[in-house]
Amino acid sequence: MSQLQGEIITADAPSSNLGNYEEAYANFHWEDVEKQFSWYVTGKVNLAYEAIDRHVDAGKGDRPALLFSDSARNETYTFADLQRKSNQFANVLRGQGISKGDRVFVFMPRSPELYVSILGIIKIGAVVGPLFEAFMETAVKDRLEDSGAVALVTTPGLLPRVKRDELPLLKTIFLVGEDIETQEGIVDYNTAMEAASEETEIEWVNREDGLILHYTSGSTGKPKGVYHVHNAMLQHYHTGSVVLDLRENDVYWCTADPGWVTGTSYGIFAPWLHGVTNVVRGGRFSPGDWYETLQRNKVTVWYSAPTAFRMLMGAGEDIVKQYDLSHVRHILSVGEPLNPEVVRWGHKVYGHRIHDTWWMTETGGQLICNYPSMPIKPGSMGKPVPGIEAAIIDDNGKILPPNRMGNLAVRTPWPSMMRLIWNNAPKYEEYFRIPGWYISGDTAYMDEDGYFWFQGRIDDVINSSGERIGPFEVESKLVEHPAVAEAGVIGKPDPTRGEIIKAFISLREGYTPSEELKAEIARFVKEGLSAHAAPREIEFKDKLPKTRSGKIMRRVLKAWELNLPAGDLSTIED
Ligand code: 6R9
Repeated sequence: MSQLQGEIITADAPSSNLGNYEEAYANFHWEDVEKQFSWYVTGKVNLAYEAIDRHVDAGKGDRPALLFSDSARNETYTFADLQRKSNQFANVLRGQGISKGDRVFVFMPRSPELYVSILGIIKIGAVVGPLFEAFMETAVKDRLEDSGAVALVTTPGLLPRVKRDELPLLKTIFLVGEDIETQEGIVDYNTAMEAASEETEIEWVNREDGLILHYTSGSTGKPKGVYHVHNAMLQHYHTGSVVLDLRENDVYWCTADPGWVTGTSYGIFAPWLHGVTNVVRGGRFSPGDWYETLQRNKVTVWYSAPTAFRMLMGAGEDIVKQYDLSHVRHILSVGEPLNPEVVRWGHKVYGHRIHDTWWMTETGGQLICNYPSMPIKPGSMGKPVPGIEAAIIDDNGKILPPNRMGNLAVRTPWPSMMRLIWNNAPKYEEYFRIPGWYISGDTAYMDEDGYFWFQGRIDDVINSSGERIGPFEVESKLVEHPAVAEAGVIGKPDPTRGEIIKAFISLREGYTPSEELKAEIARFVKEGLSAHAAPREIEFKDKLPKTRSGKIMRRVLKAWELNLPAGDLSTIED
């Protein structure tokens, strides 16, 4: 721990929206954020209005809102275009008898129609349920069934994965594609859109009315429907300003799919609430393609994930030099621990620090972050967002002193805090079992300077011979070895030590598995971190199991190891 704490990379941009962190934190009031919105006075709330229509009303309708590209399409939509199209889809939904509070799911690859659909659903006060396009039959059915979804927007290619005969509540399917054969319950999206008026009555809702239902996996059981309300826009707007540092003419790219909370909170809501141009790139990851996307769109603010940054690091420095990335001003990361090695590499190669941000589906928005005006300690998640109180507490709710590992907890409430787990009140209450606190399920410690350091999920922390070991520290060290592309570390039960550390490793191009290499890698950790942190067992794998958002699924590694069922795999990559 102390070894990592010493390193500091000083601030990129002293003149950011946030300014001095300590001052901003001390003087913060949520009411100042609320006053940015007209509903503070009028009481008329709808997030889609604030994200799109408000900018048109302010004379900014011609500004590009969405720059979409994939291998087949390259299209620009202004705020006025999105206003018209989302109005049309709102009317299409109403034409099918869908109304406020209904759950309407979207299940398709990234496309302009996906974004228009989400906005249209919100405009009528219905609740959006985003699904990853990679979900197979059971995953789709579980979510539609649990939520009682009445409608779904999807494509002909994905339709076979929707078990309509087992979903009696699912009345309407909108199909986005060419030559759609309509039948009972199937609506041709494009034809319906053409026939619909470009004007609509926005459904003004209460700030505590439903906005979005994101299903996410826990360590046990079926996926949980995490329910957020329109009030969350306060957090999206606030963090869009102080964390993403969005400014008037920014071109912003969040690489996440809306099937994941990052792809909605920060791939839709935060940028559009700020009226900035939002880049969406469909298709699969490739380093050349991503750098080309940054270059072509002149991206200024870029939000991605450690897994992507590690792959870009794996692709090397030479390819970076082939592109003009000079417009990039601010880089951020979320989803899993951001290895110090990656922060150092990014700083050297991109000339910018990568700013780690910590939050969860359940928290709806960023909570602990690194800011452009604050020194970064590589490996730390940063400090609480102004307006947020975070602490490390023990199982009885006692706040622990600096450098003690415990539960990462957040003082309740905050604007984007989940308001329900759909159909599962006991699950919801587990998070709030200690009065006044939200218990994240992550373990961390806070250092003397108030920086938070991620240690693991509660259930991932390894205890070997009485030493508590965070798998992240070991994994971070492992990926610093030149042969290691990615690493996942678990505690393997051991009769004498309680647990030993076992590492699953995928190798970089040009390295072949061997016993010598295993010994060398183990020695590297032993020498670079500590003896008790060195893996006693190493297994090479071509690929590690990962969620669609790039998290290495340690629970799957553990199940492999122990010959146990791997549990719910609906969020696995492929
Ligand atoms: C936004 C998102 C939440 C879990 C969270 C934690 C891990 C997220 C992290 C991080 C270390 C970070 N996580 N950000 N771990 N450093 N900066 O990722 O939501 O998919 O619900 O995952 O991801 O374990 O509890 P979600």
